[in-house]
Parts: sequence; structure tokens; C-alpha cells
Amino acid sequence: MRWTVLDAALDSSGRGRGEERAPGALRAAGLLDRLGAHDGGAVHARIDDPRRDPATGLIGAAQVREASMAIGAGVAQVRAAGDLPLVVGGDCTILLGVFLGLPAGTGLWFLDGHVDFFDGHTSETGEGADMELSILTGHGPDLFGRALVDPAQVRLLGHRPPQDDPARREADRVDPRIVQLPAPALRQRGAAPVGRELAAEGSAPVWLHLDLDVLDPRALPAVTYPEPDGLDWDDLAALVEPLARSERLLGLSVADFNADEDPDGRHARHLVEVLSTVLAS
Ligand SMILES: [Mn+2]
Repeated sequence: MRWTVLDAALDSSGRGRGEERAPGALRAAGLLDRLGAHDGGAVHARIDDPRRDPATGLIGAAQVREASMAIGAGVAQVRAAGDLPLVVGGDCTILLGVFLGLPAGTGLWFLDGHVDFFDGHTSETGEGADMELSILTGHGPDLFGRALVDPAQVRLLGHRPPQDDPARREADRVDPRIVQLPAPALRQRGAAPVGRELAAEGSAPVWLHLDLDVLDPRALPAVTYPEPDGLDWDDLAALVEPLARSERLLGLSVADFNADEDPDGRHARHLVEVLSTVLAS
């Protein structure tokens, strides 16, 4: 199957941060050529008002909903054409729309430095990227009238919540049905065996979400919310390779590359190289 790249430059802060420029930076670094991917163009996904919606506590709630519909329609269209969608953010908020475009019962491999499990009131920022996993599993603000993912089908991998209070409370709030493997445990078990076990687990279709802050800031500093003690590039490749080969995989979203933190494009080129290697396998 071939990949179709779909740009979703959604920045949930509404402040036009560097995630908005990530799809352009990754294209300029050769993403489509290196993957031999079809070009799905860009979906309209924009938040241009940084105020929090009083009802949900979410920044730009109406625009998040609109962008999600557009992303969902884009994902469904790529799948209908028989390709695998590669949705390039933007930040993690893109995942809401992805699941609007996927069949019910699709599971989620969620690789992220954080758990993204705040809600509209516990989040300090109000950014959708603080809470998309809670929204998806029916815990955050109700944007779509239903949960989009069964928590029992979520595997939360590579996070390492900082030991200060707000984030620890966030980690404590994660739905207990979600299976978690934080970064230290993942390293201990070995990224390659963990990837193989996940790929072999069950038969339900799965989406793979990669927030690049799952990487250690020494490996990739060009993210908006870097978190120490993350994975290195080798861990990431070893983990993702078996997932990318799995017949259960419906597609991939890549979030949180901050192009403003990568003025000479070196991190974009490295990311494209790693993605093309693991996704071609
Ligand atoms: Mn995230």
C-alpha cells in the first residue's frame, strides 16, 4: 500500500506557532519523494483565536470541531482511494479529526512524551493538544457527542510525566483501561520487542500517532513542549518498524514538529530520513 500525505497544520494555541509550518518544512525536506507518497494536499485546519471557549474551556472550540471534520473527511477520502493516510500536523489536536475518518473499533498506538489527558478545566493552557486523548476516550469536553476510541484499545507509550504536581495529577487521571508503558519501562523491555508484541496483539485495526516529543530533547529539540528522558532515534525506529509493517495499521499521524526551532532544516531532514526508513520496511 502507498502512503498519501495529508497536511493538517493545526496549532491548538491559536497563536500561529511553529507547528503550523511543520508540513511545509517536512515537504521541503523531501518527505513525499523519500516515501514515494501520493500528495493529498492540505486540509483547512486553523485556529486563529487564542481565547478559551467559556463552555468547554478549550481554545477555539468551534474551530477545533471544524478542523476535525475537515481532517476526518480527508482521512476517509485517502482510505477510500486505497492508500494509507500520513497526516502531518500541526499538534496532537489533529488526532481528533483522524478518528472521525476511521471505522468504529479502531485502536490507537499513542507515542507521546505526555499523556494529553487534561480536560477543559484542568488544562492550564486550554490547548486541544493538552487533552485530545481524554476527548477521544470520552473524558474531556464533549465535542462530537460521543467517545471516538475505546480506552481498552489504547496503548499509551513513551511518556514520562514530570514530577511536579499538575502533570502528575494529569497522569493520575488517565483512564485505567488504557494500557500504559512509560519511557523508562519501554527502554527496560526494549523498544524492538515491545513493538513486535504490540503488532501481534489482537486483530483490530489500529492508528499510530507519533507526537515527536516522545523523543528526548537531545535527539530532537525542535518541539514545543520538550520533556527530558525521552527515547532516542534508535528506540523510536525499533518501536515503530514492526508497527508500520503490521497489516492492522490504518495510518499514521505525526505531530508537534516545531519548524521555527529548526532554522537550517537539519532536524526536518533527519526526521524525513527516519520516517522513510521505518515506513518503507
Ligand atoms: Mn501530545
